[in-house]
Amino acid sequence: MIIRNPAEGFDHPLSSEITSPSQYLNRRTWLQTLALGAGGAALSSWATREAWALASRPGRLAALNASASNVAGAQTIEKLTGYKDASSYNNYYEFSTDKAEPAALATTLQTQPWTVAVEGMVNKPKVFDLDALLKLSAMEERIYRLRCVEGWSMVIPWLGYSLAALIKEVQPQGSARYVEFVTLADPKMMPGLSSGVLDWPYTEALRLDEALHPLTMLGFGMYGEVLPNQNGAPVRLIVPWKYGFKSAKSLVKIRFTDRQPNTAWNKAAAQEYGFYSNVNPDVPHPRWSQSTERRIGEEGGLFAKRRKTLIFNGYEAQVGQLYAGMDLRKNF
Ligand SMILES: Nc1nc2c(c(=O)[nH]1)N[C@H]1C(S)=C(S)[C@@H](COP(=O)(O)O)O[C@H]1N2
Ligand SMILES: [Mo]
Repeated sequence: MIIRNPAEGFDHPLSSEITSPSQYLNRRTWLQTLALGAGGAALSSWATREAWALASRPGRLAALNASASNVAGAQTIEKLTGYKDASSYNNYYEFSTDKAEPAALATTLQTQPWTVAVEGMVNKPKVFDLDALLKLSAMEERIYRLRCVEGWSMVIPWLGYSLAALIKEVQPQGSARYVEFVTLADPKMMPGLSSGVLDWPYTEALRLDEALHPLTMLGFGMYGEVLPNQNGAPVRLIVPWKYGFKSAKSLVKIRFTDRQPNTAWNKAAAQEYGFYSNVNPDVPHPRWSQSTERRIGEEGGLFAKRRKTLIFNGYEAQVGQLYAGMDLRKNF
């Protein structure tokens, strides 16, 4: 983000792969079929795979069973961003600061075996392997807008569950006030680590009440399948009301603490990336406005009409009360 300017990215090929309402309904039916079916049996059936292919595209990654979420704010009538755009226009600096390169370079990311250590101020610290995490709570599909601080957005059907489920499991102590997220930094797999653009590993953090909010999601998949590596496999954070950089990819550690943790982007440029990072059209980035955004995949390229960016990325009804009384210009 530091080294790029918001006008970059226009060379990205636009996709016409946008879900139409009828395709969307097919997809809902497919998800319901999965939810009713007995796990693996339903997943592997030819009919189910074909329903998915019709609704979207031929499956490439392992299907992930999920049912539509009831969490307030987790559904939308907005058009989904095409899978192709969501999986080929990425920020994943451990691989490259380029948008297209992570899709190719992240094939080296080894996602199995994988563990996430949950530690710090909790009564039950635990190292979860991926299987344990996948089983911890029912898998839900949630359609969230993701808004990057660079001025573009996408609408993605994520698969996962509320981070709160994991937090309850480890029982935070009364003194815990923040949660830090540490992501993988393995130079053998991640060529971008040789660049000094960030102080690796990439870390992020939330206040405990933000982490407990039902919209805060531990994500394992998107578009009915496990996450592609470039989108943060095998498990990532998704915080829909904050700029995309808060949604840390490929988590390896979650730490509870009583002090506000430093974050990778704040360390790199404190005046540009604050701790809160709530999407806020009224607080411009020091070098560009945050009042509008470009929806990736919309026709028109350079001349596509920009959308107005909404406070808290449109999730004000759900999360506004978390910041009651706070000066959001100071706490940006
Ligand atoms: N580990 C890690 N997580 C990360 C990033 C990163 O470079 N490394 N980029 C962030 C940024 S700036 C954005 S906008 C989102 C992009 O997520 P997506 O590629 O799935 O759309 O991931 C966030 N999580
Ligand atoms: Mo971003």
